[in-house]
Amino acid sequence: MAQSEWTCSLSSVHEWESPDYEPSLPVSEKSNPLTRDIDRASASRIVRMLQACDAQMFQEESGATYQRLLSEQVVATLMEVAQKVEIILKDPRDSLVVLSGCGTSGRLAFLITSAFNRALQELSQRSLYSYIIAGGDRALLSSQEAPEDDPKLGMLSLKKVCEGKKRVLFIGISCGLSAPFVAGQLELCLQHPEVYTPVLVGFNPPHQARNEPIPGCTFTFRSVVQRMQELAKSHKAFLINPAVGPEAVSGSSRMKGGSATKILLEVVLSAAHAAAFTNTPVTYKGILQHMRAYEKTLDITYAQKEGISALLEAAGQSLQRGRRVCYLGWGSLATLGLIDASECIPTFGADYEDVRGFISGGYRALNNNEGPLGPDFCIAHEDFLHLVLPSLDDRDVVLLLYTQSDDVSDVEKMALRVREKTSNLHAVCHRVEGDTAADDDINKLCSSSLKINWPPPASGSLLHMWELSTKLLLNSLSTGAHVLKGKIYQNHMMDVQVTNSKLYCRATRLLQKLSGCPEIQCEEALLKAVYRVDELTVDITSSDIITHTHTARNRTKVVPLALVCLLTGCSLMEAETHLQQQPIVREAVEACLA
Ligand code: F1P
Repeated sequence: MAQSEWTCSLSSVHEWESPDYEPSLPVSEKSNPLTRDIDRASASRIVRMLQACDAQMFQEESGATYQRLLSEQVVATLMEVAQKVEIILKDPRDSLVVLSGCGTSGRLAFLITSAFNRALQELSQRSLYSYIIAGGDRALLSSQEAPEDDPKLGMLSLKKVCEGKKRVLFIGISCGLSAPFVAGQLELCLQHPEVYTPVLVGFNPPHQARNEPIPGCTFTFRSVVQRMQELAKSHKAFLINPAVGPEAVSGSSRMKGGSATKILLEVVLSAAHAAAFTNTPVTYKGILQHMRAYEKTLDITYAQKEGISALLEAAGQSLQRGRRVCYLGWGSLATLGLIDASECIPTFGADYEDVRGFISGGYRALNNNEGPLGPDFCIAHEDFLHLVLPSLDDRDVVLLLYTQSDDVSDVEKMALRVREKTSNLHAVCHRVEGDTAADDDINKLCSSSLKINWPPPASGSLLHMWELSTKLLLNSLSTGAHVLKGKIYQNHMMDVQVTNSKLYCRATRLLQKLSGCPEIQCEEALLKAVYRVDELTVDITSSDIITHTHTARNRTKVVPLALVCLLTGCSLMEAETHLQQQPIVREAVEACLA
């Protein structure tokens, strides 16, 4: 790399930390200087950018602006929370550890509680962990963003899960310190300190927590955080909120936000299990070492840059041709496939069929609270064989996700079936260094296979590392493929769904940034696009955000339409025609800006 390019990339790595950088935005909503022109990058450059963004998670604290993942205070809090869990593990009577969140945060709550309940089961212990996701189990596989705005629903669901419990450690996850659903749950904990100890996980400093009024409530997310800060002084509440830097696609907290959630909570729960069951006390050094093992996971994963770029290119081509990408997975890697695929719909305005995930064993293997979720959510490999495979051809990408511990003969069987329809078959397989898995036949069937060889980790479970690695890889693949499809403008998702208050505010801000028009005019344009009217009625202007976001559920291209209207002064109908002629949102926007 040329000296000037290196200097420039070094400064842009830290640029977001300056107090002058997008000062009105919390870290989780800022745009990342590293990805400013991701929309024009090649597949391999996209992967390099995503690697640099992910690496920001582990950067050391510089100056006093932001706490980071490895900051002393963060590690110390992780130790304290781990010790709380340890106490419960040693005497689990009438106790529960609850992990709760919205969207990706709730999906990770599910993934993590499943893994640690399994660990307890292997020790012949009762389940101790419960998950809550706003909108219920359907939200594991689809976006149910309206319930995220409902603090009462959050409280009710927490009360229900904790019925009869005398001691609850509640871990609320909201990457942006913003979801009213989680704020409501934390408020409930603060009202009943005799039962609940609240822990908050998120990735903004407390003063950046959301402070918009929540309809029908006297508290805001920020006021709840402030009360927790007070209680934290006497160790009755805990805040785990390092900054991990802005997301590669602005606000897409499924990426680093989700990864950091997984890392932090696995570190806490693993330390607690080791303390309770193998007499290994929770130590500062142990926690730090475990975090470093995750950092190494990033290195091992991105060492496969070329393979990942090739996959991204193949997936991008499929999507550009209006074809599909299917993840066929085994075990918890399949769950990560289901999650990544489901997130493409709200994140990129993708169709349900564009990217889909399937899990060997279907709902039995997923083992979610509510069991099978009906015909709209078919997730088993058999469903893939019946519903999807018959229509596949060489333009469709199928990706196998497995580890050496999975049933390799079953993987081969699926590979053979897929090859009858498409040669565009790829595989990602994790295995321990030196292992000679009998999967050569699978390799021969695949047009590319990414074999990731892992040294035994210095700390932590290999499966957790494989999961994180798979998450990074799939997030890169689906994000990159949609970038190549032209869904991103600079590093903003233009066609964001406006289905909850956070997304409504983000959409208005984006319109301001791109049109240069005042906020009031942008909000008006947004509402016109939501209600599909050229003039706003009093009925519309007097309605609240909940009504707006509810109406927006059935709308597409809301933000692009509003932007075209703002930039050209045309009517909605003209804007619709314009976007029909130029379906690549990035190019449509550029044409207007020019
Ligand atoms: C929760 C969340 C995100 C999702 C979208 C809407 O955010 O559902 O997971 O990608 O941005 O919000 P948070 O509460 O974890 O910040």
